[in-house]
Amino acid sequence: MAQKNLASLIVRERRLNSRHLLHHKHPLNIRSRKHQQEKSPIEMTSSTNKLQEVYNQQGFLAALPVLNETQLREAKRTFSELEKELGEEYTQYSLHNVHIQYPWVWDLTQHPQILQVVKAILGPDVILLDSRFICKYPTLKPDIQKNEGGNYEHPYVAWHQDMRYWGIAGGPVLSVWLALDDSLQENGALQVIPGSHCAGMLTHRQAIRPGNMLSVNQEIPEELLQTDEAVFCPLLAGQMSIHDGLLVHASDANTSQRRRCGFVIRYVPTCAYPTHDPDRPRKFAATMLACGTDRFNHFTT
Ligand SMILES: O=C(O)CCC(=O)C(=O)O
Repeated sequence: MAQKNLASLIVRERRLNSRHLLHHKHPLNIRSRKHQQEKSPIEMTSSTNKLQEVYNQQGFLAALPVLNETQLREAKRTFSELEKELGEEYTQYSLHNVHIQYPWVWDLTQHPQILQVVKAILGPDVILLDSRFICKYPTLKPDIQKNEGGNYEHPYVAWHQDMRYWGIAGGPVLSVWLALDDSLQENGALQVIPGSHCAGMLTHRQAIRPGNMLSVNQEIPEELLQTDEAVFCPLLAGQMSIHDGLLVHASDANTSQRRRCGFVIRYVPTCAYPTHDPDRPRKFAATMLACGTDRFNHFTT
C-alpha cells in the first residue's frame, strides 16, 4: 500500500466515529481484497519512516493487506478443522501459543507481509512473544456467562492496555490482529482510542460487566477515558491491524450472525525483557526469534 494512502487512511479513520460507521457497512477505508492483492510488499512499506511516524502518532495502523486468497482459504480451512476437533467453546479463546504446535500457525507468524511491517516499527531483531486466536461466535447461542439478573452476557473485550499485564520492559510490545473473517462493527471489530498510547499506563481494575474475554478480567474504568474519540478498526478477512502495547482498545459483543475470528500475535524487539512481578509470575514458554539476531537472550531460560 502506498504510504500516502496509508497516512490518509489513518487520518480518515480518526474522523470516523462509531455513529458514522453505523451508516457505512463497508467504510471507505476497507479496500476490496481483489484490489489489495495488486500491491506488492515493497509498495506497502515504501517509506519506513512514514509508517513509523503514523504509528507513533496514532498508536495503530489498520487495513493492512496480508493474506492472499489462497492463503486465506487455507487458514480458514485449517482453523475449521480445529473447530470441529476441539469445539467452539475452546477455539473461542483457548488456542493460545499454538504456533509451537501447528506449522501453519507458525507460518502465519512468519508471513512476509507481517514481518515487513513489524520490522519497520520494531527494527530488524524481533521476538515473537505470544499468539492467540480470538474468535467471537454469532450470538444465536447464549454464552455461558450469566449476569445477576439471570440474563446471558455475550463475550466482549473491555477497555484495556496490553502492557498492563504483559510484564515487559526495555522495549515496546506490538500486537498484530490478523483477520480470518471480515471484522466489522456488527460482529465486534476492534475499537481503539487514537493517540491514547501517549498517556502512559492507566489504572485497571476487575471488570464489572460479565462476559469480558480477557484472561485477567481487567478493564480501565470508562471515566478515565475519552471513549467518544474511539474509532473502529474494520478489517476484511486477510487484512491486519497493528497496535502499540499502550494503546487503549476494546471490542463489543458480536451481535451478528457471522463469526469474527482473529489471530493476535505479539512481537517485541530483542532488547525487551520480562519483569519479575511476584504477584503475577509470567512464563514466556512459547517465545521464538521471529527475525534477525538475538544478542540479548532475555527470553531464553
Ligand atoms: O479481539 C479482540 O476483540 C480484542 C483483541 C485485543 O484485545 C488485543 O489484540 O490486544
